[in-house]
Amino acid sequence: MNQRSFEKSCPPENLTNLPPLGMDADDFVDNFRRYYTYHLGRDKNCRLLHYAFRALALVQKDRIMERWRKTRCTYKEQDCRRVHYLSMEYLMGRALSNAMLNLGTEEETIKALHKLGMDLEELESAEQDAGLGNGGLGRLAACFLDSCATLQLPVIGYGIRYEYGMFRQAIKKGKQVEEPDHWLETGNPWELERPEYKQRIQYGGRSEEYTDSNGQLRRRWVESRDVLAVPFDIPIAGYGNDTVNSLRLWKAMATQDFDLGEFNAGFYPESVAAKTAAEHITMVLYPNDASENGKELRLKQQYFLASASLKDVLRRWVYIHGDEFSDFAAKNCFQLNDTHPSFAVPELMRLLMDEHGLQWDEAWEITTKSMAYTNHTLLPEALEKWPLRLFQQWLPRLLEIIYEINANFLSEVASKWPGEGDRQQRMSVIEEGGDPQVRMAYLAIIASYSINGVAALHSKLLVNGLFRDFHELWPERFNNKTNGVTQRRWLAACNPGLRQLLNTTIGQGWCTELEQLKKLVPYAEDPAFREKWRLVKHHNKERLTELVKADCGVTFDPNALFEVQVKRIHEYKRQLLSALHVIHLYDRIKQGDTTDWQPRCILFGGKAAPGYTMAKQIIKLICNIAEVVNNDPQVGDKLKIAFLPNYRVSVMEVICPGADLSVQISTAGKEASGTGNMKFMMNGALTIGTLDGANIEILEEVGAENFFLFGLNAHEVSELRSGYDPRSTVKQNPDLTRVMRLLQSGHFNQFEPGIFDTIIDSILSPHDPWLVAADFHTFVQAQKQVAEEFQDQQKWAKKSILNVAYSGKFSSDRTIRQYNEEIWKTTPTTPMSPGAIDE
Ligand code: 26Q
Repeated sequence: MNQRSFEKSCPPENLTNLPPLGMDADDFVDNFRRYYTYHLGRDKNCRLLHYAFRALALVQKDRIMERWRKTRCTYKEQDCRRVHYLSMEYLMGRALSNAMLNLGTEEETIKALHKLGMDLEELESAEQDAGLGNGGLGRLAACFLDSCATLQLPVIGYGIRYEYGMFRQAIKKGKQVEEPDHWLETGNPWELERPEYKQRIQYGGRSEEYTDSNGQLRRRWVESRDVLAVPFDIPIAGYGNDTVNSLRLWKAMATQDFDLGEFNAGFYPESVAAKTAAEHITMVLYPNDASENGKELRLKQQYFLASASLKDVLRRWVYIHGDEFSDFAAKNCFQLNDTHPSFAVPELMRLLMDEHGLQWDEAWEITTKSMAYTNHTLLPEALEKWPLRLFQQWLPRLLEIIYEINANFLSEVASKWPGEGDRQQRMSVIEEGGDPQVRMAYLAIIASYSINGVAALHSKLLVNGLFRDFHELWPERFNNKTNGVTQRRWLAACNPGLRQLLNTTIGQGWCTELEQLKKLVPYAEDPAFREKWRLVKHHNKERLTELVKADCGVTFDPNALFEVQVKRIHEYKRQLLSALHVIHLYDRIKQGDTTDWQPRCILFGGKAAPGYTMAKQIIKLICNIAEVVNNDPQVGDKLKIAFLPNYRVSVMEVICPGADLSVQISTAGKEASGTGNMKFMMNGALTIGTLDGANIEILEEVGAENFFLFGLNAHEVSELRSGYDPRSTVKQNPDLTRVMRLLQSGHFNQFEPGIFDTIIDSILSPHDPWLVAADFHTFVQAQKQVAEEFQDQQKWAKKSILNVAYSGKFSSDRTIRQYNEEIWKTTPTTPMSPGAIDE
């Protein structure tokens, strides 16, 4: 892009003299037609929904633009303390309905579309999900942005603009097949490219010492191969206010060096290839939700995010404050969404020292006062490590800095615990061995003034387990921030029926203060209200039934109990335990044990990491069981099973309002929090769950009589590990014996001999870390109770109402208030009348 500026210092004033945009239906109609006709160049013969969606999105975006600018100018003029949320993932889903809800344009838009003869739901369905994340961690980031804007906090999200998001999952012959998600193919109407704020990111080369003009010895990174980072901004509108925050996503582009260098030297193809390599950095999201160790491209992505974002923040800082950094940590905070952006630690040190001339101690003081780290996993094997040699090769200067951070840190450890060499080795950022590794979590901990887990149990287990030594050293740094989800998307937008019923019953306050849902409690006793509640749920079950029919070809009956387990496929989440229970139900039907039978429709959904063989086999098993069960005339309507392909944000918006029972059955002590559990609760599903993650807090809020608890607790899980004998567990339980026999007999894989052998072996192995067999019995009991209680629809409605009534704690507004009060300490800031200068 041509980067020339206006000849005079400022662009002419009248460039932006515009009357405010109209906000009623006729204005929208007029605007829509202009976009459709002139900007998009379509006419009445165009049959593609997509263009109508784009026109409508642009109409909404126009209404966002002025507030967006005002918000940026206000933050700048007030020079307020800011938070920079650094995350490799943002699972935003669709933006249109959310934008309309938060802007308050929904009603007029529906009128406008009516005049144009179009249906809003249809247009909404034409939007591609922005699937720039794997699961919980990425969706959490998206919920947080919504809450920050609604609370008017000066928080900016930084991430990567992946060309290809989370893969699309097709199910062929019961097997997962991955297909690329080229979500940008038809353009993204919400994004705004900002080439004027591009940054240069260095890779490779070497570090050298030199003497600067003041005679100071300094270090610099030379002979690097550079890549450009170009920002694309996405507006994040707050609910019912004028705040529009930004999500800034970086795209990698080749520098002009490529053109000047090899092109002219006659290496044309080589040069184009090098260009492509540079642009590959932001090409694709890694689809693993546990760290995939040692992948060079992933390392480059992580550094790309950290470096580009920090440089952007420092650019803005220097523009206002020059090279005076004494106030930097008072005005800036970086929240690291897991260790994925933790290259920010050595990178901030490098930028402050090598590019802005600070001394080590000054730079370290700033770094440790501005970094905060959130952990999202309890699985030790998922803690991120990088081979030293990759650092050596691609980030040589960072490695020097990491060595020095570690040396300083270990001397602190040595002075606190003299002579404890093994402790030093345990706590070292460098894990020694044949292929030494950098432990990213330790790096993040050492540099952060706050370290948090994402649910009470998780935070407790972190300080007693994985991070015990560090907690002993710095107890004051550790804290808990129980996750939450935004009720704007996960109730108001996705469940219009319930929204309406809530508004007419308790008013609209819950949309910004979810605790107000407690006002529902007395209505739980009211038979007339229960009946309205039941009708809303029934309608939502009909919607879900249509989805299941369309995407799985399976016919659900909205009068049956709808049980749902949707989440990434992982052994620790124990979809396998559900599968065994399904086999047990099937077996009961086959035995004729069906007195007082409660018909059930069971829905599964979720993606397996492409290289996770066991997870893929679990999908195959569920699909095969579904095939047998759904086609058995003896089963009929008593039991239906479906595996929904390509589970994603936009389908969860149909699933959670239609669920009766939410399945949250991870092995206790393994699920950091879970957030799907909260979405289901908010939409009136009851939970069947273990004492794990945020389930524990859900149970605390809603009370044991409104929750189906079963299974070993975290303590019992770790106790049982050594003496675990699943074969005898199976022997002692006739139901489980029959289930295992059915599985082993090949009943579900008649023409595919042996394909489930590894699954069977894992259940029977005394080393099964997930203790599937151990929790089978209590799970079946709890499920029996579910079936019984569902038969009393009055009682069930009451419990469902109470689940919603007590879900107030699980708003991400509450979570973000706590982050702000205890970690970020920024001030809510209302956008003021237009300022003069941007950014
Ligand atoms: C790391 C390195 C290389 C490649 C991939 C990764 C990687 C990517 C994503 C590692 C982990 C993730 C995602 C983790 C995640 O989603 N964790 C979930 O976070 C939720 C929000 O806090 C919790 O509710 C869930 O319990 C937790 O599993």
